[in-house]
Amino acid sequence: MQIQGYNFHISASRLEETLGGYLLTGKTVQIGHPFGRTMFFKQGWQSWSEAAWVSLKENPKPILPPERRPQCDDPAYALSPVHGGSGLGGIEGYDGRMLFLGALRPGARIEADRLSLKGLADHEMQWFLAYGETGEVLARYAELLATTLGVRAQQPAPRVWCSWYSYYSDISEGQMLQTIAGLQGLPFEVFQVDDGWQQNMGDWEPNHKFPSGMAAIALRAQSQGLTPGLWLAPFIARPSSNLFKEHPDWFLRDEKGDLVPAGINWGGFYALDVTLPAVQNWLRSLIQKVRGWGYRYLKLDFLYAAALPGHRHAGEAREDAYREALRIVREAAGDDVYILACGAPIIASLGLVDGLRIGPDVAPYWDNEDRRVFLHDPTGPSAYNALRTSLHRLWLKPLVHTDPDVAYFRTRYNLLGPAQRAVLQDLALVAGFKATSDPPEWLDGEEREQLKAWLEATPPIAQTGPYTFRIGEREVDFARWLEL
Ligand code: 9PG
Repeated sequence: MQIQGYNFHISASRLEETLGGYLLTGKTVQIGHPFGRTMFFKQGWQSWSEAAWVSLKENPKPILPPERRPQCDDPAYALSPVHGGSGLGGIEGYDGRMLFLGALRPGARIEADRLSLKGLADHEMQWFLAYGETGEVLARYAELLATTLGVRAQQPAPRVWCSWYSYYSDISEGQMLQTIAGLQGLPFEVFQVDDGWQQNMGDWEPNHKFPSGMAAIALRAQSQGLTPGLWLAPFIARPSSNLFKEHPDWFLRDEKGDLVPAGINWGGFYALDVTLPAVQNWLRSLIQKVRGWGYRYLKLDFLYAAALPGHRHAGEAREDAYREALRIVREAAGDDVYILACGAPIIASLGLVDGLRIGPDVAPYWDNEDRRVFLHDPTGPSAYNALRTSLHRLWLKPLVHTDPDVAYFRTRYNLLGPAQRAVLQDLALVAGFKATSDPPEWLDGEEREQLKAWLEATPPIAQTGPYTFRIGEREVDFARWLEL
């Protein structure tokens, strides 16, 4: 079949024309192409997974060590010899435009090689096929996804202070109250407590460092006009948690009955089988509990765990099981609670969450070459990894608030230079999500003024090329930062 002057060989059970391309139907579809070993537009599975243009000339290299794979990308394909991505993907044609294939529902894998672009789904699927300018085909795909998965009402994203990228898990009640007080005069809208408040992963009660309980923090934030925010990882637990000890049967296992590892930090952790009615009830009461404490912004993390391969009570397709669990969480939280999904399968989260982390963690350093190059892992914390993946996920902007992670204004405990700090600040502006973890007392007068001006600024943003933007009067080119 001829599309835009090129000959493609299309296998699908149905094909019809739509605005800007074609709708294909079939559990698997395949498009034979003439472009050879060109560039592949890869979209990794969840927030932290790689999104970038990668070359089909080199074989994919499995991430090391193997135990880290479940938390980096879809582990079902960790050893795949073929380049692939989740939900959507494309390859570059001879004229620089893109042959694009995207699934209209969760549960799809895309694979690309020198001869074909393939869509593989875990059930009957509808696909959007197009050949055109990258920006245009992605915009049309986003429009179609909006009709199948929905879009939550979009006001601008809130401006967030988050405790992670300064104190990490070393937080306490006194310190959080001090930070809230220090934020006076800075136009933040959310004060978000990150990892470190809970007794254990799975035991979502305050630990000894929060003796007055979590409601006390929420109340103080609220009295200062800030929406209280809290970090939770509701779909995972450590084996040392009471949750795990009391309900080992609630956790995801493989066909043999062995627990499915969900990741390696904190000495390893496991995923809940979110299709179990008892687990769903537990989830409802957890979310209602933190809502009862006063929290109206929830950063829900490590969400991919609920969609890992495994044997589930309800036997549903894993991304459908995930989406159903997220729907339960949304219902329990209420419509007025802002949900930021993190470590979250991208496509399967759309329409249910307000914000979505679109890249790996930033860090107060540019690159971690050991992990990125020698362990083939582009998902580790670094400014470079966060920038690169986030830039390739901005097509999601019409569908959800896209969170590229925090920007830095501090020089204290920071190896990023002024231009590197500026590029993360600009990334936040083009993504439309402003957050920082800089404690006000770590900032000197000038840094505080810069932070304030950035929070207040609402410059017009226009994309002028794949990596170029006009921010107010400035031309910003991110491309040079992607070359290392
Ligand atoms: C809290 C953090 C922050 C952060 C999240 C998430 O692969 N890992 O070991 C890994 C650890 C932490 C992590 C991501 C990956 O960060 O993105 O913003 O909330 O959890 O623990």
